[in-house]
Amino acid sequence: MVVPALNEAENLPHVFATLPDWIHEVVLVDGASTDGTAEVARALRPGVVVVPQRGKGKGDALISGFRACSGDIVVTVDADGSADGREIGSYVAALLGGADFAKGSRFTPGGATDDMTTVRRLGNRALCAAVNAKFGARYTDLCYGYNAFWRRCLDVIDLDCTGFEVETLMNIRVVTAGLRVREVPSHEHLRIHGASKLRAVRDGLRALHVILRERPNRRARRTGPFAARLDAARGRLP
Ligand SMILES: Nc1nc2c(ncn2[C@@H]2O[C@H](COP(=O)(O)OP(=O)(O)OP(=O)(O)O)[C@@H](O)[C@H]2O)c(=O)[nH]1
Ligand SMILES: [Mg+2]
Repeated sequence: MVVPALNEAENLPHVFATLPDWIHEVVLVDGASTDGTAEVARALRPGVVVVPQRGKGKGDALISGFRACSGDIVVTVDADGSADGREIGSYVAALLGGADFAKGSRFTPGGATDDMTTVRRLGNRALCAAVNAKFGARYTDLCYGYNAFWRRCLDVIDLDCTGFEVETLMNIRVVTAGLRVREVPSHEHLRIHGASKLRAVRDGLRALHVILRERPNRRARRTGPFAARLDAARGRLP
């Protein structure tokens, strides 16, 4: 699993405490934290792989983390204590049941959030509706950091972004690539300690920019070289 973390030392004990025993690798991408995040991570979990982040932003952190992962399944988990690691089982079950991408949703039956202002909720809903309309998706949530996928998906997602728009971009690319996406109900808890790094308007506009820029292009991707890459990637499935 990949954990992007910027000054989350106080939250890491809570995050790591909920992780199932069978997780084989935790990659923590440290965004030049000044609160001892990396040291706390190593003390809590001696086997943790700490990747120092060179660039800036959550998207940049995830890209570095994905490169460092060695497992077939990758799960992204925020380090603010909002994600319950026990849910990883249902994400993995969705992947083993045939999904390429298990997408967390707070707004599908069984999901919930304790950590969303009205502005963010409305913004997320509007952006989600825009993605559904433009790309033919049927998502109930968009800007949520708890997701899981087979690593081979990275070949077709081909991430190129730096900030909080990263989940929007992933969710668009998986649907335009024709991957099998399944939503998994998830409960987002309150951030336990520290301040949010997200700024609703700035980051909402960045997500909107991605939605406007990306092309639906479904047929071309399904029949062109993109589809060939997808088939090749699927062929590498265990
Ligand atoms: N490595 C790294 N991690 C980051 C960066 N920006 C945010 N993160 C992490 O990404 C995760 C999500 O960030 P949050 O600030 O919790 O964003 P959010 O969940 O939308 O907002 P709140 O939960 O309300 O704080 C957290 O684990 C952050 O520490 C960054 O630039 N580098
Ligand atoms: Mg959070």
